[in-house]
Amino acid sequence: MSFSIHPSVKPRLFRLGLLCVTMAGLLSGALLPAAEPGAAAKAKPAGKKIPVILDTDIGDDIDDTWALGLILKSPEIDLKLVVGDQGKVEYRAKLLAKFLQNAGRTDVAVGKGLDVNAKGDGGQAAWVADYNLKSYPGKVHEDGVQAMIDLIMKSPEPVTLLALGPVPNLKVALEREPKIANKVRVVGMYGSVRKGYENKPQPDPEYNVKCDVKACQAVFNAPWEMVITPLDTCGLIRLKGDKYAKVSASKDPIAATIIQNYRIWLKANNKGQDVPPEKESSVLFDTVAVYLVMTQSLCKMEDLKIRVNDEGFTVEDPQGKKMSVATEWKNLAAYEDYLVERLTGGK
Ligand SMILES: [Ca+2]
Repeated sequence: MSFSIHPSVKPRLFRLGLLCVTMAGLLSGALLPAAEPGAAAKAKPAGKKIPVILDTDIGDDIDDTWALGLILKSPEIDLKLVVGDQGKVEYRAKLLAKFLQNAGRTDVAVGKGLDVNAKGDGGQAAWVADYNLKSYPGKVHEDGVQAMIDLIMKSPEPVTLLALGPVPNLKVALEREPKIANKVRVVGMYGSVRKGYENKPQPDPEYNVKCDVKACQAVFNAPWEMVITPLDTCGLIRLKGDKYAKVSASKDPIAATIIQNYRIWLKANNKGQDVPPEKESSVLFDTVAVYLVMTQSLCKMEDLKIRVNDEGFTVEDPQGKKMSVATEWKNLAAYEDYLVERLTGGK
């Protein structure tokens, strides 16, 4: 890929080529047990839905858009509120609102994040160019951070905070109301523990961490329960071949919205020029965090003590915060099947 891309997605995109090769090797099956199509998608936890607040940098890399689609296609999740994080306030709020409206889910409130760090818009701007946030039939909170705090504090049960980007919102939420940490489980896409981008054996300072290291340190130091997918697992997810084709051909409105956005994003990253028909997804990091909200059966989970150092690495350290970390896949192919079935199937 030689096209010009937004700085915020460079760390991921620059590694796409090598990751393709890596994935081809993994998917050849030598390292993995056979896929069990359908088994994971049918394994739904019994009982009540899981109340979830989504905090996302949707609109930079495209994987947040895929993740939002997976959330909306997952009946286990009771999505209460979505909030844009890492600046670009109006742009992210419009993307969230229009996606929810297209999906018929205007029962979900949209919150504007803090106007910090990033400004302007990004690769999906064309999709919301004519969208008026005031036309959203649901609730739009001008102060999304406060809406998050209020929802958590008023909730009769613990809330899952699904975090898919840099976390300046969450740092400020903790400062305003530290008691939220007692009522929240954080599930997020963070870090790089034993593997880096491209599945390479050296960890990297992962994008969500290094964009705002101080905010990430605040979140990792708070006394809430945490579950994370680092690059070790989420960095391996790319739909190719028949799996990608099934999503791209799907008539499901949520799958179609994802693919429409993916094509707009690819074109924007190619300086507005049309690109050849895409044959595969980009790396779908954030979808794995959505999966971990519901079940963790396809991943090897380890309780590790993790510290965010000042360079943005997530290092194992006896003084670090104990959290549950998805360090390896038990069955990567089965997860890809799960993702495809969820995005293209009925609820
Ligand atoms: Ca993200």
